[in-house]
Amino acid sequence: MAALPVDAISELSNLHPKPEHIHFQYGTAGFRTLGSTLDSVLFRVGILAALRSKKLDGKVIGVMVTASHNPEPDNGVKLVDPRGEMLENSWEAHATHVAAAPTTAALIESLSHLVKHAKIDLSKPARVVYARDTRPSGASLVKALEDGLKAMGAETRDAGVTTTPILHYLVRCMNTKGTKEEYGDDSEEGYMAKLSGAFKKLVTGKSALPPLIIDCANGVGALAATVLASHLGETLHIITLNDSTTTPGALNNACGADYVKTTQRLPPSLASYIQPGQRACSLDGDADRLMYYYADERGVFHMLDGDKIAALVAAFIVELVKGAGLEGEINVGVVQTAYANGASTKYLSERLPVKCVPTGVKHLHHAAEHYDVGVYFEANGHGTVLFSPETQERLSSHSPQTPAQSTAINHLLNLISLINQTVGDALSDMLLVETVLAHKSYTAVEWDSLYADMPNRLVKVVVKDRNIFKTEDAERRLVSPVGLQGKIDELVRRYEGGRSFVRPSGTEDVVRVYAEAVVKTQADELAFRVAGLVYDETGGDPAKRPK
Ligand code: G16
Repeated sequence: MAALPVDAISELSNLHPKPEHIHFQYGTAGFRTLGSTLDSVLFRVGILAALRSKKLDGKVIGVMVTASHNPEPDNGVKLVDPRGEMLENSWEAHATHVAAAPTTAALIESLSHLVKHAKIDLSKPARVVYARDTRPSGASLVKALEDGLKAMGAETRDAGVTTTPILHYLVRCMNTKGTKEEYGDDSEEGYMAKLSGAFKKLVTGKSALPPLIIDCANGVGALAATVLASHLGETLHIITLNDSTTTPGALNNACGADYVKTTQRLPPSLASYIQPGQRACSLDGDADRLMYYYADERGVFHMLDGDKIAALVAAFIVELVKGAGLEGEINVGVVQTAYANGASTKYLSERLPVKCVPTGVKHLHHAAEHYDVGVYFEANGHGTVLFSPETQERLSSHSPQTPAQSTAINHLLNLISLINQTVGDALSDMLLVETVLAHKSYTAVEWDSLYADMPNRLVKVVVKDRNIFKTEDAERRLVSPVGLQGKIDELVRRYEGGRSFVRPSGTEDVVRVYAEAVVKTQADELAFRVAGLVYDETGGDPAKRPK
């Protein structure tokens, strides 16, 4: 019976001591906080990844070092399970526990407990692939991770600097190589060839769309978009902007998908490039979120967020399923979160089953798996479309009755190759949107007119302790602090079309407040009044109260 390599772990752990007084928690997107504090966490995640792999009989586990949309000094790390999906829920608590051990001795104890509790056979091999985004703290954090992997004697592959969705893709490819579920060639080139090949087939015979501007958030998406552009050639003319991946402080600064979504503005750096009617999009710092937008004839900015992407894509897939003669046999459903604009939920629910789940890709992903074709998008631009294994099988074996049915089936099969089935990818989603626009001959304006967004406002509140905020009903209602929801309800009733909810962020030390109303100024006012209630509840400094 193999044992934990206690000596190797102890020796290396002493090089990566846990800072005192910091409580690390595996949240919505793994561990995420100031990069300079994460050294011990990365070391321990290396050990955890190896243990997770051993637990799963040597399957490849992924580790991504990124803080995505967060500011440049932040960093983070998350584990990816063998099919390229987020880490299984029960292991999130294990990860938090292992990261919390104050000393090397406590770490060994915590790991021994995990091995026993999770019944891990330590004689199994450990295989781990890892990557990082372009953050300056990434290189040294990867070294700490490598020490953890080394302590466990894991077999490793360094995928270098790449996007989060590419890392997820690699994990799935490496685990399915040589099986009948083979997902693709396990390289960035292989991924881009797969996406661009499918895109070219999907848009064959369609008129070329005008050039598309991509704001790369000065992050790793810039590198991936450049590779993708070379694969696409003439098929789609891409103009990449904000691609300064080595300029200090540039990452996600006044650009990127989160900036666009939260400020509802065009990144200032794009202003001189955008012509009226021209569509553009923004990626986030690790290229797994996508926001589209355009400026109208009067130069007014219009945002096409994750909800608009869901509406566009879901309608297109429903049409193809009908066209393939499979209506009633393949059901298409949509998954959203409480942040989905009320108008989008109304539009989609009138056409399809729609489910609301808590924030976090893992929740959406799991819910989407319950449909034959599950379309999931968070309003912030995270999302993808999942085709169940049975649906993929059915499409491959279906005998079309007419040439039109055959075309629709081929389109659906190509969509399966185009869309990342492991996690949302901004670049794959971008090609998906471009496919639909080409098929429908839509401009950004026509796409936007599917429905009109309810005016809304998102506000961050810095509080003493966000952990006192607890929610229910897919985060639409607060259960703690007791009594606060009642006060929010009372406020909401005073606004026409009012809706508001409060939830603690899983990636930043803040509480988020969302509000909607039929008039923009009212949505703003409601958001700030609810933010004020939240602030008062936690006894903050009156001078810093949101207004
Ligand atoms: C992460 C999660 C998303 C979530 C976002 C914001 O995104 O993967 O599912 O919507 O954080 O979460 P919160 O409101 O809890 O801070 P990313 O792009 O930062 O990895």
